[in-house]
Amino acid sequence: MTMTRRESLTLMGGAAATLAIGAEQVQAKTRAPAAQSLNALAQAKGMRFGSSVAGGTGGGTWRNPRNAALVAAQCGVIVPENELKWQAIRPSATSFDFSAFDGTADFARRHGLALRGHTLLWHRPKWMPGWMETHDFGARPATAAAAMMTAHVKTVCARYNGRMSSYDVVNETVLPEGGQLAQTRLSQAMGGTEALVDLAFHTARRAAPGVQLVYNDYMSWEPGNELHRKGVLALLEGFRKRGTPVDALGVQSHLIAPVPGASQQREWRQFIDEVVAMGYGLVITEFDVRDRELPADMALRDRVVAETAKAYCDMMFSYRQLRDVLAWGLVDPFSWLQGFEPRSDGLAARGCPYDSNFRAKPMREAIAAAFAAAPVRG
Ligand code: 9MR
Repeated sequence: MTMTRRESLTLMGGAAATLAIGAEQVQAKTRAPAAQSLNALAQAKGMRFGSSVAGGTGGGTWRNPRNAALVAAQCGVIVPENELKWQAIRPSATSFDFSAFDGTADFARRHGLALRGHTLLWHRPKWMPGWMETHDFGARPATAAAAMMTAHVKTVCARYNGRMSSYDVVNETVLPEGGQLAQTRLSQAMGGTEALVDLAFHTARRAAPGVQLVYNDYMSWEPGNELHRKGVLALLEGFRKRGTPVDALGVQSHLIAPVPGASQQREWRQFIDEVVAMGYGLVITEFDVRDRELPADMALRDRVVAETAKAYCDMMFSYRQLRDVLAWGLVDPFSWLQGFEPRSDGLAARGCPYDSNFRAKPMREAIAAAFAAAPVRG
C-alpha cells in the first residue's frame, strides 16, 4: 500500500501528540549511555559504529578539526564518501590516482579506526568515469573488459592490503524500477552483468583474503521498493547458485521518515529473513533519515526522525548477522541530503545524528538506545 503525502501528513498530525511521550521515553532510557560513544555502546554488543568521511576541503572532511574530533570520538570504522570511486581514482583507463583517498586512509590509521572500501564497482553508467563512454575495448572486448575489472580490483586491494576490513565490492547494480540488472559499457563489453560482478567478487576474494565482501544497495522498507528488493534477492540467490564469494548484503538505509506501517515493516522483516536464510551477513552501510515529508517544526522533525531511526535500528539490530552500522555522515550541514531533493520549504535537512553545532540530536540518542537494547553478538 502506498500512502499519499496527504495521508502521511494526517498520520503525522495524529501521531504528534504521542511523539512527545515517545521522545521523553527515548531520552529517559538513554540518559546513562549518552556519555559513552556510539562505538563504545556498539562494542559492548560485539558491534561497531562508524560513519562516512569526506575527502577534499569541505566541513564533512577529516580536515575539519571539529568533524575529525567527532568522528574519532564516536566511531570505530570509517568509509570514504567519494574518494575510492572510479570517478575519483581512475583518471584514465590505464592510470590510478589515490591522492584524494590516501588522506582519509591516513586519518583512519592515526586514530586507530577500521576502514571500509566503497566501492570497487558502482555499476551504473552515470557513476562510471567519463572516459568509459568512449573507451575502445578492441577486437576482443570480453577479454579487455575482464582485464580492466581485474586490474582495478587487484590494484586497490594490493595498495590497502591489511588496512580494509570490508569492501562494497559491487554497488547498486539492481535497477529499482523493475529489479533487473543494470548494464554499463563495461558489462556490455564483458558480455553480461552477472559475469562482470562475479569476476569482481572472485578477484576481490583472491586479492583481499579474509576481508568481508559486500553487495551494497538502497532497497529500503518504504512502499515502492518491492521490485528493488525482489531483484536484490534474485541477485543474491544467483551468487549462491554460482558460488560467487559474497559475504554480506550492505543495506544502505537512507530512510524516509516517518516510520512505515506495520505491513511494510513485516515485508521488510521477510526480506531480511530471506537474506540471512541464504547465509549472508548484514551491514548498515549508509544510514541517515530523509525528513522532506515532515512539517517544518524543528523539534517535531527531530522527534519523528529519531522515532524512525529507533524503530529501524531496533528491528535491524535484532539480527545477530549485523555487526557494523555506519552513518552516511554524522553532522547535518555536511550531509548529501542538503543537495539531493531539498525540502520544498528551503529548510535544511536534519537527517544526521548531530546538528550544525555538533550537538547530539534525538536521532543520536535513538541510535544509542538501540545499541543498548541490542542482543550481544557472540
Ligand atoms: O554522498 C555521496 C555524494 O557526495 C556524491 O556526490 C554521490 C555521487 O558520487 O554519492 C553519494 O554517496 C552515495 C553512495 O556512494 C552510494 N549510495 C548512495 C549515496 C548517496 O547518494
